[in-house]
Amino acid sequence: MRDKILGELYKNKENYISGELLAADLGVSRTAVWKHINILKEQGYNIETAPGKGYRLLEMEDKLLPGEIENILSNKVIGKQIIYFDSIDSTNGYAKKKIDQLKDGTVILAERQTAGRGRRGRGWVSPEGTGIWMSIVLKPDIPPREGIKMTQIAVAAVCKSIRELTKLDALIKWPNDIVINGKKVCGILTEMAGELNKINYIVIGIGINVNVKDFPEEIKKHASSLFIEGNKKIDRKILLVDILKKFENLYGAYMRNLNLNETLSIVRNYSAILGKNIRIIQGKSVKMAGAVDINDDGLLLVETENGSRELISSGEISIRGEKGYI
Ligand code: BT5
Repeated sequence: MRDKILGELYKNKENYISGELLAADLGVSRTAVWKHINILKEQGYNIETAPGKGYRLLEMEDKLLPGEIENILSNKVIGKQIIYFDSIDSTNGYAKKKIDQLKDGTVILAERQTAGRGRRGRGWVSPEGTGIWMSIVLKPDIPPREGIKMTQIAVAAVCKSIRELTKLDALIKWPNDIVINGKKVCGILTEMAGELNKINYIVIGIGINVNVKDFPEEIKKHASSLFIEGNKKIDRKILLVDILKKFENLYGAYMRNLNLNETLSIVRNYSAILGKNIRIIQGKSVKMAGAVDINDDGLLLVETENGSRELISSGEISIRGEKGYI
């Protein structure tokens, strides 16, 4: 019912619609309408009430309000349930803490993170209202070794959405980064838990610098945002909904027969590293190699300096350019 009321307010955006008319159209009492309107206001909708005129929905702050997203998202699994925070330490942290209560496909969103996390205990800068900081919870019945493919599905969905909506030349730096003009605009942190042959859960943390205008000194050289690269503010809601739709499609295609083809064609097509000379850091080991292909399992095939070929399943990659490795 609340969605329907919201729908009507949207149709009449900026104009008044009387409580009486809303109640009659939707077949409920005026008190019920009033109660739902109050809840919508609590959720952050900017609804004005004027005696004798009714209700009207006014332009809202740029927030990723779950009600609005659910309204335009028609997914069956991903984002069916959205949990939203103005501020939280880390959406991945929250997902892991509450994992037993969260359904497959739940999305956790925050306007800002106070302790956003990268890989290996690193941090993720997540300023208020300018990025998409979210976690997608998955509970698929697949063997643990398949988990690595989820990062590829996420990175493919995000990269394709950014390319389509902004026309920017976003590329995937395997395994978990998206770069534009060599600078990182998105990072992904996949965390999972399971037993020998069964995954209990996967939490895919996605951080996208959408309208971030400035970065702290220590990451300025390597970080950028869609706003900085395209010189244009992006509607976070539209980008978010598109990503969740693409994610659902790619994930669905994969789950039907455990075949990653659709995702792979995106990650190969828009790879920032295939055909390039790269440096791979894995813990204390550093290797120089040529990036040859991404195999059907989403692993990176490289050719090392002595001509031998190797499959890489994780690591930090930098690309050799004119000015050394970036
Ligand atoms: C990542 O780690 O790239 C994974 C980032 C995942 C963030 C999301 S946001 C929602 C969810 N909840 C979380 O708590 N996390 C996830 P990694 O490859 O380790 O890169 C981290 C490094 O990138 C840092 O050490 C910095 O050098 C740099 N960095 C930090 N914040 C950045 C930003 N906003 N943009 C670009 N680079 C950043």
